[in-house]
Amino acid sequence: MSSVPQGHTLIIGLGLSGSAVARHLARLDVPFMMADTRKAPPGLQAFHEAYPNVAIHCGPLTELDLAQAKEIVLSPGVDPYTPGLETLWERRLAGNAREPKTTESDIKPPAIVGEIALFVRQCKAPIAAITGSNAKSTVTTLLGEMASEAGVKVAVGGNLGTPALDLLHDHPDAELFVLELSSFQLETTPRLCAAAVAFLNLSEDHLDRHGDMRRYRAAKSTIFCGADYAIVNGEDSLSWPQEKESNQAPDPVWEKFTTQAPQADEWGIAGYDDGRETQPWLMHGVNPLMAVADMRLPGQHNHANALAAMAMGHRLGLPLTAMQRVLKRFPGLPHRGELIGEGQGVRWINDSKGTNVGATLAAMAGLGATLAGKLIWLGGGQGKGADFTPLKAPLEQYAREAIVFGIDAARLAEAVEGAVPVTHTRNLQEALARAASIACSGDCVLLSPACASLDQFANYMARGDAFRGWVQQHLAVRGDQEHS
Ligand code: UMA
Ligand code: ADP
Repeated sequence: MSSVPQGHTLIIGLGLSGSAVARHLARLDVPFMMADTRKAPPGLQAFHEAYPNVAIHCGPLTELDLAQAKEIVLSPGVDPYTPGLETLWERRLAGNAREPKTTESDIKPPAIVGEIALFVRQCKAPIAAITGSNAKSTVTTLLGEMASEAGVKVAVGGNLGTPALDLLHDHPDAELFVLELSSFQLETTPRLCAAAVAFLNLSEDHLDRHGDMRRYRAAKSTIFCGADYAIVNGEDSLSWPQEKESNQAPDPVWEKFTTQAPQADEWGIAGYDDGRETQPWLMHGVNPLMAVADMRLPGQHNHANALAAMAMGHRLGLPLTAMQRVLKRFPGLPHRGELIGEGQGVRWINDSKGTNVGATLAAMAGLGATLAGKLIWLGGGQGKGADFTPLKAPLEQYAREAIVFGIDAARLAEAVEGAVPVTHTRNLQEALARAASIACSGDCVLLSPACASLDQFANYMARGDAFRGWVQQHLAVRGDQEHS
């Protein structure tokens, strides 16, 4: 059995995050070793070339003695309960990872942290952090754009885009870091100490990793540790700070956003008369912020996202006018409710980032109510252990047919059967061909799979790109036929 050299930091996972940690430790001259549970992880050759003197262990962690490591930095995709780690992790959860062993040796068991914990140690500028099951990327991007529009030197990344430790290096003069953080990143971040955080919503996701909703919520709730301010979802109490459970820090000052008329300090939506007409406005208590109709992003879920970003921006001192300008022009991110095209009265929408039931429910509700015809819903892939039955009601209300594909298609079909006709196909292409054959004018074909893509695609972007490619070709051929 090989072992981690005494006093070295062990990085686990040779992916984006692990590579950023390696660069960071190399810059600080901290000795480290790399491990990956795959026998031949991609990037191995490049790693050897970049760090010829750094040892790397490929294979099960049970074949590596971790006892002498100074610290273990875990990549977000690696489960802390991976064999070889679980005892250390349970000790960390019990809160005594730093206590000395009772043997004569004075070696302390290594603590397990993640990339974001290293980021916090080094970061000198305020941090704004966003988590939730859905809408993280949208709110993170909005807040980053708002800060930049206000003339703040801002660096944006984390789970989205550039890894946090690379941001530190690439933006040494940043005045603000805006980070999207996943539950996987948060569970290895003991104290984030952010200036402002958002916990947007909590719906079933990643249960195959976290086990149950309680533990999933606890991982996400770490975002509140040491925070000065939090904005949470008034309509989703699971996003609220819990009674002191996992930390001794005082609760942050917290406010709520809602899609209803706001109470005193809430951020919400209410009718407001600007002297010409009464129409729905984004509001902070009784203060009008901007007319909903002036926002470029469509749908009630995006109004909620705008309010969360504005609440954080307000706390961080961004001028309202800068935030308004961003909301007026921001078109949304690709693969999130993205309109690919329209032909013969049928709209084709790519919501490939709808990778869990909560996101798909929001997409169905947001779109379904606006249609003259029906939804044709394309879903499936890896369900991550989620309960699909909440999809039944909106499918019954809005859909012509559910077309399912991928590894969890049968489970999905079983969950929604009876609410809507279901067609089981082998893959996205077959699902699209079926959708084209049944769509009527006024309908909307929506890819919002409620599942991860990894059984049939490299990632959700590849799945969305496949959808876009097929639809564009389909519409072009239809166009040719119409003109010939
Ligand atoms: N690995 C192991 N053992 C395992 C699992 C993985 O050794 O049991 C190794 C793999 O062989 C691979 C490496 O770990 O070499 C991959 O590490 P990773 O899965 O942590 O992925 P990274 O490439 O480091 O990217 C991670 C995030 N990925 C995940 O959380 C799964 C990226 O988020 C993030 O952008 C990046 O760090 C930088 O912070 C992606 C993501 O899918 C976008 N996030 C999930 C989501 O949004 O739902 C949480
Ligand atoms: P994340 O980074 O958390 O995955 P995104 O901004 O990429 O968030 O959006 C992911 C999915 O969540 C999209 O498919 C979108 O339709 C859906 N979504 C957007 N806003 C909301 C919201 N406020 N509540 C629930 N789902 C939402």
